[in-house]
This record gives sequence, structure tokens and C-alpha cells, in this order.
Amino acid sequence: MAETRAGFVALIGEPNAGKSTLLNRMVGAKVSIVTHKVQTTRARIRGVAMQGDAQIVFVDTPGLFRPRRRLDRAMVAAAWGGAADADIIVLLVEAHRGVTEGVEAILEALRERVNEGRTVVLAINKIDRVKAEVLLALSARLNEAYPFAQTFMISAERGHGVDDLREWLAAHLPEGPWLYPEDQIADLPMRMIAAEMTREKLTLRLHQELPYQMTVETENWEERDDGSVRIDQVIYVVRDGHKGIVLGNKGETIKGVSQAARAEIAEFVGRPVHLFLQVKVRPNWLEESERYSEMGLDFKDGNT
Ligand SMILES: Nc1nc2c(ncn2[C@@H]2O[C@H](COP(=O)(O)OP(=O)(O)OP(=O)(O)O)[C@@H](O)[C@H]2O)c(=O)[nH]1
Ligand SMILES: [Mg+2]
Repeated sequence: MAETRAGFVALIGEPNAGKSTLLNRMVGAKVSIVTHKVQTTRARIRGVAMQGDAQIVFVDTPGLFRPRRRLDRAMVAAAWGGAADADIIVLLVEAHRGVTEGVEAILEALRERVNEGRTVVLAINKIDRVKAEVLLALSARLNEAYPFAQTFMISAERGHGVDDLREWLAAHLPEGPWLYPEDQIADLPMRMIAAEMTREKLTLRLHQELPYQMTVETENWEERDDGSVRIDQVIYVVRDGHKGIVLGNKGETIKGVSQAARAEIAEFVGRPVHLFLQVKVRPNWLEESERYSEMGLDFKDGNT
């Protein structure tokens, strides 16, 4: 009988690099939210993929950037924590943006933090956006800057190169028993996934700073006898004015958010969902430790 393999693969990179898109593709389901805006993912999210006899536990992380606020610092700490615990690190770099200052900073940090011969592979993502020559030059430059174990050219969105990456990762994980039941795809509680889905719909509809100043929590989850689920969620904002924007003219914005989120949550749980959203003004939520634990972040990581 073949030996099984299992281990953790952390996906790291700048905000918007496509980490969550890649996680979802690897897992074959949407377990981590995706938007075109930076800093979408706030905590570590694990998704489980099977590849032959190997179980790959992908760890999606918040993007790495220069943090300013407590929340930002806690997010970046969570991302590096995910990398530190992993068997293999995959650094995602956006093909069309190349070696930005942010990428330089990550390479520098990798050189400093990641020792003991940990395997780091490079995945140049969004190859659908550039020509082949650009890719080759970028790959050469990045490999000069850091000794990557391997380089992959992928499009997380379209799926190019993703199978090769998964096969390589499976072959390079340590031998050992699987870490999760074979049919489990995520280790995030359903109430948290449901809150994230609502936050995604809000982030897609709200502009400028507002997505970064709100959070969503599931307060109540009730399985009903008729097979449906009643879910109550709270959207925390920092100002009265924000509440008005989230509600929208005649409540249109919140209605649109609610419908879109409900449909997605219902698909995920495979049951009808009744979703009730409430907006609460909480000027200080970004400094409340309870909000951080609800997000799966360590409040103390945000201390300067
Ligand atoms: N063209 C193109 N777009 C992509 C690809 N992969 C991801 N995207 C887009 O890039 C944007 C960011 O994707 P995410 O998966 O949310 O990126 P992320 O790295 O998780 O971002 P943060 O959570 O903010 O750190 C989304 O609009 C995706 O649709 C790709 O291969 N090609
Ligand atoms: Mg993300």
C-alpha cells in the first residue's frame, strides 16, 4: 500500500495577489472570499485538497503589507504565523505588477525569517494578463533574488498551471496520516464562513474606506424543523453616516447584500436560508478584543 502524505501549505503574498482565488480552486469550493479590493482576507483560512494519496491543507493568509492600524498589524501577524507553521510556503506574485516594493519587502522578510531549509516555491499568478517574455524575465529576476525550490506560472482564476502546482506540492509533503477527514474541505466554523460571505457582498458594494471599517458577525444560527436555517448577523460600522451608506437609499444596498449573501450561504449549506442583517454603530470596534476573536485574529498581535 502506498504511504499517505499530509501537510500544510501556506499561501502568502501581497494583498490582491490571488491567494484566496487559488485556495478556492485547489479545494474546489468557495471557502475564502474574493474581491477586486486589497486586504479582503483578514484571518487564516484552511482549505483541504486531496491529490492522490496526499492531503494538502492550504492555508490562505491575509495579504502582507505595511500595517498601520491594530487590525492591519493583527492581519499581517496572522499571515506570517501561517507561513511559520507551514511545511511549504507558496509566494504568489502578480505577473503584471512584477517586483513591487511590497514584493521586495516580502523577499527580505523571507530571507530573515524562514530558515531551517523550509521549502518556498514561487507562483507567478495572473499569467493571463501578460505576454510570455514578461513572465520569463520576471521569473529570472525573482529567482535571482531568492532561492525558490521551484517556480510555477499560473492563473488561479482560469486554472492554468494549477494542477502542476498541486501535484508538485503533494509530492513534496512529508509522509504521514491525513490531518482531516477525507470529505472535509474547510476548518472554519459555518457561522464564520457565512459572516465572510456577507462581508464579501458588502465589500463589493461599498466604496473607499468603508469596507476596511466594518466587520460582520453571525450572532445566531438556528436549524429549523422544516430543514431551513435562520441566520442573524450584525454588521458593525464606526459611524452613523456609515450606517446610512450600508442601508442605502430606501434600504436598497442592504437588501441587495442580503439577497446575494443568502443565495451563496444557501448554496454552501445546501438548505434554504433566512438571513437577517442588522447594522450597528460601534465607534470603537477596531479596538475591541472580542471583535478580533470573532474574526479568528489575535488582538494582542495588533499591539505596537
Ligand atoms: N486576471 C486574473 N485575475 C485574477 C487571477 N487570480 C485572481 N484574480 C483576481 O484578483 C483579485 C484578488 O483576488 P483574491 O483571491 O481576493 O486575492 P488575495 O490575494 O486573496 O487578496 P487579499 O485577501 O486582499 O490579500 C480578484 O479580483 C480576483 O478575481 C488570475 O489568475 N487572473
Ligand atoms: Mg484573500
